[in-house]
Amino acid sequence: HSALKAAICLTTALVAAGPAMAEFQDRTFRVSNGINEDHPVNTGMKAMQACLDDATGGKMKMQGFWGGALGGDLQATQAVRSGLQEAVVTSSSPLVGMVPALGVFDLPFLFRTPEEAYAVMDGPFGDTLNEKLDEVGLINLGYWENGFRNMSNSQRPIKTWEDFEGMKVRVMQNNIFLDTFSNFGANATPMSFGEVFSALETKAIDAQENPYVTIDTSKFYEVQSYLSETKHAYTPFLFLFSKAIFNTYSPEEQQALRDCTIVGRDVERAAIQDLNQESLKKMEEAGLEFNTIDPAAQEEMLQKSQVVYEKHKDEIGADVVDQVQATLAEMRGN
Ligand code: TF8
Repeated sequence: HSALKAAICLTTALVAAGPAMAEFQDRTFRVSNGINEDHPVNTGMKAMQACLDDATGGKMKMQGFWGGALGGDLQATQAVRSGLQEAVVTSSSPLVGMVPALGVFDLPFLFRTPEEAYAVMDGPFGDTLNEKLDEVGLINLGYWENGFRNMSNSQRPIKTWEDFEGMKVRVMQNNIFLDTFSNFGANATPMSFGEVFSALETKAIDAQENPYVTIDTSKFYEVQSYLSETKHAYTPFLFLFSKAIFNTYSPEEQQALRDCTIVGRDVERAAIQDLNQESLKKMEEAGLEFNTIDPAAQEEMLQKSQVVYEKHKDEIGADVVDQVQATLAEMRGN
């Protein structure tokens, strides 16, 4: 009679779920990633999928593509924008051509802690940027984490900004990063992420900058000798959905997507925080020489970078820069 009991339970569940489930259709959507499958974004996507299974009775399925298999950040985002592809997890930095206000995240040394970044992104300021993304056909379902960016290179430890002199540094396709590193005396070269490994390997470039977990999972450390903890920027991942496709979904489907992206975000952020030091340790064990930057040298880098703030403020939007700085000042109790 346990089979009968199970059948009764199942029937009750189906009846209970019946009206809601009618709002969900079978949908499979593609999520493009530049990073590899062993990055915590995948951990977050698994949690997001479990949440979607619950919320939609298993009707909504995500299919992750990794290592730029569907194109680099910019290319994949264009495809999402034009409705050819459903979703992309991308850095904000290559998208400043579409939404200049996103450049705020590229300003050197803006955030000091992940908690500051979370509070700004998940609050009203993040919503302001989401509205601007919406205007160009992109629904930002949530700010996931890439993280604080640090330097790797094949030449020497970076301890002060002067150590950048003449170094060939790959930067993202973003003028704020380009100017930040040029201003330090580096030979900054914009390049898409997919080209970085081989450019480092062939010594076409000496250096790149990314969070530890990305340097680890994308294997850049295999062709680098030095790691320097500059924490010169915190850049987020945006979980972008095609507005053209999103608009064809029912309100219930849209809500499930929004809610579950936030569930995934929290799991992903926690996974990165867990993995950060582990990735660093692994890379040191692989033979990379590691150094931190002393606070005075860090402060000097920040001061030296003020010209970058001045130069880019208008193009980001003076109101946007003022808003984030006011929010941070308030949080810091200044
Ligand atoms: C970069 C970004 C990348 C990501 C990802 C690979 O350096 O930091 O980590 O945007 O798509 O290009």
